[in-house]
This record gives sequence, C-alpha cells and structure tokens, in this order.
Amino acid sequence: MEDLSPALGKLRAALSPEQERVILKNLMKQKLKFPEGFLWGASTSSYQIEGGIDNNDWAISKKVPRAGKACDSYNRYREDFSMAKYLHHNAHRMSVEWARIEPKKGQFNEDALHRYHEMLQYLKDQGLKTFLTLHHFTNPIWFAEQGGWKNKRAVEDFADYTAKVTQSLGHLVDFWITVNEPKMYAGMAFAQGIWPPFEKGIISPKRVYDLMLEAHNEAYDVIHSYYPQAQVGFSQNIAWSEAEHKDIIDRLAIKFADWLSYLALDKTRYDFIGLNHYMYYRVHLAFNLRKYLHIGRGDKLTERGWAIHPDALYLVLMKLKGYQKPIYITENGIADSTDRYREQYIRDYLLAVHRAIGDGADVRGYLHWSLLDNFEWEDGYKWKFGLIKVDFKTLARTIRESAYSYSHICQDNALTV
Ligand code: GCO
Repeated sequence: MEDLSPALGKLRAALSPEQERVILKNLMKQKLKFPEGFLWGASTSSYQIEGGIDNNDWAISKKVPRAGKACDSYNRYREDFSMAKYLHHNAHRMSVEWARIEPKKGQFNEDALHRYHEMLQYLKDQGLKTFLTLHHFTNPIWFAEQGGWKNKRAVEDFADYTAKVTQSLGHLVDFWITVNEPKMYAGMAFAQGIWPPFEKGIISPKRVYDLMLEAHNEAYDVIHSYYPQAQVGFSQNIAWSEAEHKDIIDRLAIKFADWLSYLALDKTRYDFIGLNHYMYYRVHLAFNLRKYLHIGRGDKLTERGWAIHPDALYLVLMKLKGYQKPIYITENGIADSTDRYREQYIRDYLLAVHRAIGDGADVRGYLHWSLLDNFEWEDGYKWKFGLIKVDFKTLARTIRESAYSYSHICQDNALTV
C-alpha cells in the first residue's frame, strides 16, 4: 500500500492549527441512527393555536386569560402543516376541540368535523402520520355545567363524542390520544384550582383522574369497535424526581407522586404509551409547602423555570420500558424566546432518547412541543415554545434557527455528535 505520510505531512503544513482542528473534529463526528421508521414531528393543541373558539369552559371564564385569535391555525393550517413538511417532519400531533364538534349535548356540528377532516387530509396528503388528541384540557360548556369530569356521566358523554369523531375522521388517524395529561388536568382544575372550574378539592382530584382514565378505557373500546387495528393511547406527563437529602419523608413523597403517575398505566388499556416530559425535581420537604419542590440545583432553568436535565428523560424511559409497549414522546420542549437554547436542548434530550433506545426502551417517535408559539393556559402568551415564531399582532410565522437544526435530524433520522 502506498505510503501516504509525505502527502499528509504536506497537507498539515498547509493548514492552520484551527483548520486542522476543524477537520479532525468533523472526521470524528458520529451519526447516531434512530430506528427505521422513527416518527419525527411536533405537537399542538386546538385551543392553544386555532383561534375563534368561544364556547368552551376556558373561553367563557373571567379568571384566566383567553386564547382569542391565537395563531388562527383553524384557517391557516395549510401554511402551518406545509412548514412542518418543509422541515422534514413525518408526523404531527394535533387535537380536535370537543366544544366545536359537539356545541350542545348530542348535537354535532358537521362544519367543524368537515374542517378537521380537511386538516387531517392535508397532513396525509403531505405524507405525515397523524396523532389525534380528543381532549386537551378544554370542555364544552354544557359538559362543564353538568359537573364536568366530576360527574360520572362524563364517561358516557366522552364515549359518544369519541364515536362521532371515529366515524367521521377515523380513516385519517394513525394514532389516537384520548386524553392529554389526565393527572395534570385533575390537579390544575380540581386541586390547585388554577384552571376552570377552579376547585380546590381534596377528594375530587382523584375522582376526576379516575373518571378520565375510565373515559379513556371506554374510548379505547369505542375506537377499536370501528377500527380493530387502531393504535390508541393517552398522554401522561411524567417527571423524574430525586430526594435531595435521601430523607425518608422526601422519598415517600416521591413514591406517592410516582404512584399517581404510573397508576394510569396499570388501570388502562393502551396500544402505546404517550409520554409528555419536561420536568426534573429535587424534592425536599420544607415547612413552607410552596418551597416543597426544589427545582434541580445546578441545572440550567428554562425561561419557565423548569430544570434542563436530559438524564431525567432517560430515566423515565427506562422505567417505562418495563410496560413492554411502544413509546411515543408526545411532548418535550423548552420555553425560549431568544432561541439560544432550543437547539442544544433538543440535541441533549434526543441523545438521552437514543441512549434509552440502546438500552432497550422501545421508543418509536418524538414530537416536539411545539410547532408554533401558542397560548400557554394561565400564562397567556408569555412563553415561547415554538419551532416557529408567531407574531401575535400580524400572525406572521418565522421559522426559528433551532427548527432547521431539528429538521436535519428528522431528515437524517440521526443525530450527529
Ligand atoms: C401541558 C400541555 C401543553 C403545554 C405544554 C407547555 O403539558 O401542559 O400538554 O398544553 O402547552 O406542556 O407548557
């Protein structure tokens, strides 16, 4: 074999040390492949982006900000989905608004169903797989007035609504998410009293949570009665928590919180696990309950004050591995108005996902929260979670730099490190 040393020597002499460093770095780059057919995309929810929804329990409440026009995605969905396609997403998670579809109990609005049909069809035409959420925190007014998720009738009402959506849209849905974050919803609306109906109960949060899981199970059966092969699950928000001082009380508190999260997976039927992941906590019981949860010390915090700790995602995925079902990450993201941290955030969290897959977790997709800046519930438009920036005055969309870097990962089905 020819001796290349003299040629290499010449080449090195011609390079500056900096150029040599860059070349070596590039040569050492490694492509971490994701499994064949991995789904890449982003998530949204109806009330947070659609605009023009004035007949759900949020829209009529005076205690919380309203979404108003939001991103006007109900009308601009073609633009939004085209951008997702352009960014090499091959899947998208959206939700349908129950209040639009069933504004009065038992009366279904065919125009709304038609619009959702167009949206899903548009996604399919672009070659994207569809994830459809049926309930993402908001309720029709008639449903809220009859006691909402505290009333046992909720289960039957949700089943009727699910049947209607399945009949009308089922052929366009690849993955169903019946309810989004039932534990979070029960806590925010019925324990902390921050979301409608603003209750601060002690017993009712658990009842609401249980009823939502029961409603999920019913919906699971309804969807399967039309489409036996359907992929049906729900999305659960699962954090990773550690005791700050290995204190017994703190450990018990964590055990309780975990029990609350994971009981949903023991009580329900599902074809896949939908994981929403954002949080890492160091727990230390303080007398002041407000200080109970210490956000991870030493970690960088997002603008929203959530710790950036990718290992937390790895650890949650390793725990979920035990349930032996495919896992889709249906939300993970960062409030970052400057877009200075999002690219790295995505890369670090995906590295954790890749490691978990290598260690046996059956993760099959990653849907970033969110495609667009949107309405962030009790905080209104304060937080910017979008891969795409939205100017809420003009509604102009601008693709952020981080969206392009995520796009390369989607296109390559690999993370280059
Ligand atoms: C949730 C929701 C989303 C939020 C997102 C960022 O987890 O609360 O599913 O609606 O917008 O989590 O806060």
